[in-house]
Amino acid sequence: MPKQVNGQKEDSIIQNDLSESFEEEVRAFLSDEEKLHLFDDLTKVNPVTMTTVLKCLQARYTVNLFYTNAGCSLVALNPFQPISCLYSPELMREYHVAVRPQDLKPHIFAVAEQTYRNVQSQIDPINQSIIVSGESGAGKTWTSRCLMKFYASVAASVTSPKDNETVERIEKRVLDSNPVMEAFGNACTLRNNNSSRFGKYIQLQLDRFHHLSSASIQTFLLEKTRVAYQAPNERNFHIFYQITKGATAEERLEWNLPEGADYRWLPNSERNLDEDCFEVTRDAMFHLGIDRSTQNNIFKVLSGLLHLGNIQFSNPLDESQPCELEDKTKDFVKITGDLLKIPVEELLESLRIRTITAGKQQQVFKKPCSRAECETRRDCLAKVIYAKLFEWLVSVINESIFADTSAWTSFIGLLDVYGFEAFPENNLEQLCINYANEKLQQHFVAHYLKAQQEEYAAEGLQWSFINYQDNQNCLDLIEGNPLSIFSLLNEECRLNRSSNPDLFQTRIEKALSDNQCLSRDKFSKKPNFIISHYAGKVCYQLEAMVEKNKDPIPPELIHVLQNSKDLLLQKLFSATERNQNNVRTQNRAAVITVVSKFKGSLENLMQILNSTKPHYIRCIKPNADCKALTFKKEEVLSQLQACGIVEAITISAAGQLLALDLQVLQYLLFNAPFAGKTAVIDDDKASRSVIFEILQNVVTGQTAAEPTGKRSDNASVYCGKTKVFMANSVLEQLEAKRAEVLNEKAFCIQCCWRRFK
Ligand code: AD9
Ligand code: MG
Repeated sequence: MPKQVNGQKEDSIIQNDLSESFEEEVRAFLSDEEKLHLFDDLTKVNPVTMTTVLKCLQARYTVNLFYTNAGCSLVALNPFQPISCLYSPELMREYHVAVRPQDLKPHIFAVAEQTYRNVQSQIDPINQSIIVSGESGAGKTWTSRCLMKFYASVAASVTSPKDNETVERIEKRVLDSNPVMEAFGNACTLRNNNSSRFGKYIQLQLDRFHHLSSASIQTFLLEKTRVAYQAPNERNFHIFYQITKGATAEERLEWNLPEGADYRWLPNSERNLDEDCFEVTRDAMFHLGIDRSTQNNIFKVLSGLLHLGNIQFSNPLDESQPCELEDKTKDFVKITGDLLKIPVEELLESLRIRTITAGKQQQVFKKPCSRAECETRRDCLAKVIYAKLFEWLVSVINESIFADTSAWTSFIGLLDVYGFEAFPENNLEQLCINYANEKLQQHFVAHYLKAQQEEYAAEGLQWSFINYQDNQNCLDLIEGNPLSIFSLLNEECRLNRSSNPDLFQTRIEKALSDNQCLSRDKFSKKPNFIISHYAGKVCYQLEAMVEKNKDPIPPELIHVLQNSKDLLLQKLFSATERNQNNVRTQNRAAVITVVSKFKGSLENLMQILNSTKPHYIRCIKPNADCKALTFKKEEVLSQLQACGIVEAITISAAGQLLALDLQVLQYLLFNAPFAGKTAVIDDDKASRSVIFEILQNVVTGQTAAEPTGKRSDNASVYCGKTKVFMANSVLEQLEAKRAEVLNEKAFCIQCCWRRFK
């Protein structure tokens, strides 16, 4: 019988992962409770099931062990409280100088150091990437920040900036990018007080001496709607609170921000979260080359947006007239106009009047907007300014940290993207986020599960295949060609159909009904579709989805922004930007929609990731309330299921294997006699056994499997039909032996080795 915990059946939360024959083994494993926390590598857990994995993680969490290896991934449990010494410079050093960092306790620094050594490998130098994943609040950004600090410390540049003493060192500037990007791109949400509202990929670029010499940042899909709309109990981007709380008396006057004033777009400002960070943000901006006067300009524009949000419209008595403004609102229009340096009349006209060009003579008509349209325009103005400002900030940061490509030879990339999202109501934003997660999951599956199993099978290695979840079907449904949700969404935008969610639902169902990942919530009155993602089902509402995909910007708004006298706005909306993003004026065949832009940038990212060796850090949020040191089994379980952790552990259980071509190995061994033996090239069988013997001799203390390809549990070397597979540890010893044997001979074998991908 399963044990009872607090009167609840312990296995009741565990899905059917226990076959009858396993139950006994599982119980036996779990009975030794004292030992569970000692499993610092989940591949050593036997048997590997959701129950055993979960129990080990829980036991470790209870004794403050937050990191656990899981084959090719590292599982990171969020303690939700600072743990002293866990990220100290001394600890960084300990991992950095260790002979084998992987023999120390599992830690993000072990992953960081391993990637750092991999880029330096003489045998197999390859760019690295660390993919940090997990749901909102799981600790992705925290982890990425710690990794950046690690590299800034161990790979610190050796030279100081030459001609300009005020320029900070590159590692300082790279670290300074964090407070700036978080101030402008993070916000307090229901799930996380410091939630990143954009995805980020940062490349830390190293010179040939492996020092940090440059870096570049790519961002994805900033949630710009937040500027003008915050869900109940959520907040706007941090920077708005920082300026309203942190401005000096003089600045308050200049930015028109009297203390205690109310702004509709600044909800929950009584929560004291990070307002005192304003100085940190400003200093970091300064180090990144944004001088005080440009900063002043930025904050002035942001203050303008807060006032813009207070402008309210009411219906006119006469419908042929523009919407009315309340008396108080008139002040806000004036202040907004002053701060954005746009004449009040022009600002009002752009918000309330639509210009229509029609007829053969291209006659221009002016039509007053409805109240709802005026509000949409007001929000759109704020969104477009904020999104451009964010984009510009990223480009300024990149200018400050990026050196030309001749200055670096390799890189380590860190990816921190929003995790899988499933809210009661989901729309285009969640579709894009979940699509990104599907892509990353496919990358994981392709790298570690699918390709590995297929190659083992082709090479004749005996291997008990496990079922992995291939999500190609789901990706086909979202992004496939010629028909998919994305293609249908784009088609609606291209044809500029008047949005009718019901009709669109019918179109989707007609075109994609064959795909088993698609269904619908039949009980909902609102038009919707459900996608069965690898991490669970999500229901998406179709209301406004097409409009969101078009993301139209009324040309009148761009026009006033281009005519603003404000220097920053002039920079952000230069004449070349004219009409960009405007669906109405775009060539019909080439509408740039939100999903097409997002798909493009994601494909670009996937290409980069595919050219690197990936490492995965799976952040887990142990409880939804963000309570310190509290482990909720149900919540952890669903996250483990969502990232396919059991499959990953099972397949990695025998160690991550590297594959070398038999022929290459023959050549290497023949040309560089190891342990007094050389391989015989002509006779395939003979050479295979000789290779094997040599490897056995070279790798002291490691057992090797028969060259028949049969895997034995303890072996670290396997001989397939055309390749030899070996554990990382064997390769490391081979590297050491090689250096010893060749004794610095000019014998370049690096290019002959190929890391198994
Ligand atoms: V989101 O998708 O951006 O909403 P993240 O990035 O996954 O999310 P974040 O890194 O912001 O989560 O972590 C959430 C909070 O958990 C942090 O603000 C910290 O208060 C806390 N945290 C995360 N990791 C650690 C840790 N290793 N030690 C202590 C931590 N606290
Ligand atoms: Mg984050």
